[in-house]
Amino acid sequence: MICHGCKSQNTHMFLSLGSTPLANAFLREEQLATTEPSYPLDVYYCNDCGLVQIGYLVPPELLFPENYPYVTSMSQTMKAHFADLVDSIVSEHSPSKDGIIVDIGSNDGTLLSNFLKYDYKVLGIEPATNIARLAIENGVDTVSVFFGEESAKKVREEKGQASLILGTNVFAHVGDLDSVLRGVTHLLSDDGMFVIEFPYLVDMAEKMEFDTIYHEHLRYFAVRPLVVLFERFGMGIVNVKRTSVHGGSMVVYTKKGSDSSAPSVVQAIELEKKAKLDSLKTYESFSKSVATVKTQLRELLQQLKDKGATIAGYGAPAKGNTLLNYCEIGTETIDYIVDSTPFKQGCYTPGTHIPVVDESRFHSTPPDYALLLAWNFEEEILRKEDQFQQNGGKFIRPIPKPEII
Ligand code: DWN
Repeated sequence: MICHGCKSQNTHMFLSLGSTPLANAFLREEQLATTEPSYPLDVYYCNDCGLVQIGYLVPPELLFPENYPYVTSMSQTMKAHFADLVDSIVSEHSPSKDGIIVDIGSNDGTLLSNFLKYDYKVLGIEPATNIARLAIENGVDTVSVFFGEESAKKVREEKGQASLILGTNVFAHVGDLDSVLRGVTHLLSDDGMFVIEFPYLVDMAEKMEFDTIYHEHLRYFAVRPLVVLFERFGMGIVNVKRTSVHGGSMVVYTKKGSDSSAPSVVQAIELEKKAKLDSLKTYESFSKSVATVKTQLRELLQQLKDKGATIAGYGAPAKGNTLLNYCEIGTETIDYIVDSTPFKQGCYTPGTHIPVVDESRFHSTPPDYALLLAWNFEEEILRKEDQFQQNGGKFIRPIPKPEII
C-alpha cells in the first residue's frame, strides 16, 4: 500500500478489523432488510515515515453524505473545549483581522461561533448539507463543499486570504491530503497559521483506543510523520499541545516557511520514540491486545447476561460501531442504545442493528448495566447520570480493559 504521507511503498498491515459497514451509516427501519455495504478495515504502518493509516479508502461522498449524523454540539465537553481553544489562539496568536478565519470540516459551527465575539469574519467548510444547514441557522457562514485545491481557490477569489485555517478532527479524514495542503498553502496568508487537532497516536496506543479506527479516519497521527508531510509543502510545525478530548488529542500549529524545531515538537517526537511508535513491533503487540480486549469484553457481558442482567449502550458514537462490530456484540446482549442526537434516534446501528433511542428511555426503564460506548465523555455522562448510579445502575468502560465502573 502506498503511504498517504510520504508516498513510500514500504508499508506493513498490522491489524485487520474485518470487513465492516461505515461507522456512521445508521439505518432507518425500512433499511434493515437491505444489504449493508461493508469495506475492509485494515491498518498499516509506514516503515519509512511512521504514519499509521488504513488501506481501503471509501469515497468521501459515501463517508460524508447529505444526511451525516454527527453533530459537535451534542457534547458540553466539546463546546467547552472549542471555546477554550479559540480563546487561546486569539490571546496567543492574535490572527490578523485582514483575513478570514476558515474551519475545514466545520460541522455545526460550534468552533467558529467562538470567533464571532472577537469580530472576526468566519467561514465554515462542511460537505454534509444537513449539518451545514445547522451551522447557518447558528449564524455561522458555511459553504457545503469538500475542501481541496479547487474549493480553496474559489474561497480566496470570493473572500480573500485566510489569516487562520483550522482543521479539528478532519485532517485524519480527508482523502486527498496533497490537495488539501495545496489548498491550505494557497488560501493561507504568508504570516497565517494552520491549526489542526486529531486523536494522538500515543494515547491511542497506550489506552487501547482501537475503536477509533473506522473508515472516516484514514490516518492516526503522531508528530514525527507530520513533520515529514508538512515539509513537502514548505510548512513547519511551530508548536504542539496535547489535549484530553476524544481519548487524548494533539493540537498542531503550523506556518509557511517555518521549520519544526520548536521545543514542544522535539519533546513530542522524543515521547513518540519512548513509546516506540517508530517500531513495527509496537503495532503488532497492539494488534494482539485488541484481540484480548474483545475476548475480555465478551466474557464480561456474557457473565452479566447469564445472571439475567439487562444491558443498554450509552451514546451511539461512530467508534461504538467499530467496537460492537469487531467484538460481535449485538441485540443478543444490548437491548438498546441511548443517544442525545436527533439524527440518530429512531435508527439502528450499522451491522449490529441495535435500536438507538432518546435518553428518556434510560430514565423510564433503566437497565442494570450501561456499556459506555461514548467513553471519551465519561466524566460528563457519569455526572449527568448520577441518579442512575445512585439507584444501583452500573456503567461498563470497554477500554483500555473492560471493567465495571
Ligand atoms: O472524528 C470524528 C469525531 C470527532 O466525531 C468523526 N469522525 C465522527 C465523530 O465520532 P464519534 O461519533 O465517535 O464522536 P463522539 O463525539 O465520541 O460521539 C459521542 C456520541 O455520544 C454522540 O452521538 C453524542 C452522544 N452523547 C450522548 O448521547 N449523550 C454524548 C454525550 C456527551 C451525552 O451525554
